[in-house]
Amino acid sequence: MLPITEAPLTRDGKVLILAYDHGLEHGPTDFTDVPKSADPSRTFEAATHPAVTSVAVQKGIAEAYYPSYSDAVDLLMKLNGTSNLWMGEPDSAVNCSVEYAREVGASSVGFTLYGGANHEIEMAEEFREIQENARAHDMPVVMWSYPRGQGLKNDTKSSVIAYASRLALELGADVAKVKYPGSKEGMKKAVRMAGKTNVIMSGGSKRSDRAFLESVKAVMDAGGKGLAVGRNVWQRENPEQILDSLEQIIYEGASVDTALET
Ligand code: FBP
Repeated sequence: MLPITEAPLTRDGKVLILAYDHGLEHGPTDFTDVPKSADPSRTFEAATHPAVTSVAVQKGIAEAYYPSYSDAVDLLMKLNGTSNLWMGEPDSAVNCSVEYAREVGASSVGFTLYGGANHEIEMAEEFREIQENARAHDMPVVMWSYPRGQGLKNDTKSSVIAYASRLALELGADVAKVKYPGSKEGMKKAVRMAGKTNVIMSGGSKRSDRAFLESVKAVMDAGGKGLAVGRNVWQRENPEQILDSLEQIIYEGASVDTALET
């Protein structure tokens, strides 16, 4: 396990990844409400906010936009992904190698693993190669640990999220990115099951400022290290404002009320 207090990807041992792989994962529909959010430069601009520790994108976006921001933003390269056009059992195509991610300037890598899906075995084998290559280059590995598939009816149940974070520990991820299990208690269990692997919350679909910040606060109080968030930042007209609030909660331990006053 890499000590993420020292590695890239963190500020004071905490993590705030700005995720922007949705154009692949969900398609243009995610950009409908705020049309300017389709421009990757806008998210890279937001990622220069001091609260953001890394921006997570796919290879094509990294190649085209990261060179203009490499002095101001830390890059996490997402190494696999699937479009929403895919109608099969959950799976995710590996589209970038660790070596190439390094060449483009990434300091860490991300990989989605759908535990419980029919393709879990292949995905775990792909993860093995990526994890070992990343170790060889001292690059932290973030697992998007999302159990899903035919057999899983509720993928945010506390027991499922605890399994998701344990899976990340067992397979050697430094950070487990999991869905919010709906309560602080559920998150505590996920953190306990993850052992030395750091647990962060996946932002989810856009909610009110208060509802979103309350879930972030619960994650921090449960021993989580932060979050990887996309829509709850760049689907807002003013991403900087919510990042100011997140900075207070994640790094300064502020209450939701205090953070909302900023
Ligand atoms: P959000 O904060 O917008 O939920 O982004 C986190 C993320 O993991 C993205 O990296 C990814 O594109 C998306 O959620 C996948 O969500 P799902 O597979 O649940 O639709």
